[in-house]
Amino acid sequence: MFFRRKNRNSESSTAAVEEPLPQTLDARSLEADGKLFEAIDLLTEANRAGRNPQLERELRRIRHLAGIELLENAPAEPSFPDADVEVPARGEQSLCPEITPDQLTPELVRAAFLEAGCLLVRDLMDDEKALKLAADIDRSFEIRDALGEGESDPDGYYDEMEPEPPFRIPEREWVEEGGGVLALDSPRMLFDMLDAFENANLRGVIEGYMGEKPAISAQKCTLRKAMPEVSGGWHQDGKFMGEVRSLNVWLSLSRCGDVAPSMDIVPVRLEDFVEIGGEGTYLDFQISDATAEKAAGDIGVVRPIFNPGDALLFDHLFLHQTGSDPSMPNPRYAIESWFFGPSKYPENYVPIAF
Ligand SMILES: O=C(O)CCC(=O)C(=O)O
Repeated sequence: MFFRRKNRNSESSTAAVEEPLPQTLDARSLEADGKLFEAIDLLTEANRAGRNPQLERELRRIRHLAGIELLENAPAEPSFPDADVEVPARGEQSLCPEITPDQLTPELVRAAFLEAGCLLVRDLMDDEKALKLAADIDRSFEIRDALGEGESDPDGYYDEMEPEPPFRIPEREWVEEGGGVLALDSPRMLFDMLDAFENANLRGVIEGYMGEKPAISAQKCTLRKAMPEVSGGWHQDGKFMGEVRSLNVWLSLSRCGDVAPSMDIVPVRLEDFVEIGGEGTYLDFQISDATAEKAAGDIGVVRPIFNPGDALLFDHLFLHQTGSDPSMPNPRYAIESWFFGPSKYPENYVPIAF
């Protein structure tokens, strides 16, 4: 069942056809007083107590307003924490420093990035939640395909975000072609994702790492299904995002690396961008296999095996590609969620507070 709105995907038109819940009204009072983060906390608690798509859409709207506020009030010179801690041992297969969520600290993230370019957190999300989110990705694809002009999904599996002017999201078609859905276009999955991150203490850890309250973006927060027959392309995300302070939480929602596409990675710290172009490249930011292998040095290129709920943290200098092979029997589901320091936020991206 879908319901009709006056204007497609307009947040205000949703309110026009729905009676606001008491918690929505309370959150709007906080919003009117400029207390956006308190409104986020109130709506989050209310939705934890009893899920409601209206609360999830409202949360998305207020997170966006709070994201704009973060950009407007960004600190001048935030700094990363001292990396004066021991870097955890590299996993035998992944060759990445590996930890469990209880070990996560901003200092450890920094130390691991400086040594290996990344940090692997096993079981950041529990299996059941991860597999449910993977199934929800398929559901959001089906609903997106079924929706006609002027229709929206009342359960929030697919409900396109309309950002505040002058922000725009021109990347939707490209994301869809790549087998993805923007997390911001699914208020339901956005809630699940951020709630799981908060439960794993990522809010505090990322803020401590950045030295400023982080913001995600509509454009670089994607839920994706990777097919074995679709090959990857080596890249460093900073090459097309400009000068940023960033941390990506790449969260696997499937077993992958053996039975489904994983990521191929260069688990070493790169202090700069490597050479683009060369054999097999076709995008202007792409890097050849030979350059990736050279950058990996003695450690070598690796395709880690992830279980549902395992997360790889890295920043915009990390060299990686989708690691697929047509002989793999399964697709892989994952979330790519880039957090940015508002002091160096990528131009034209739509800010969303965490
Ligand atoms: O999910 C993938 O295979 C690619 C992800 C990626 O390139 C990224 O997170 O930056």
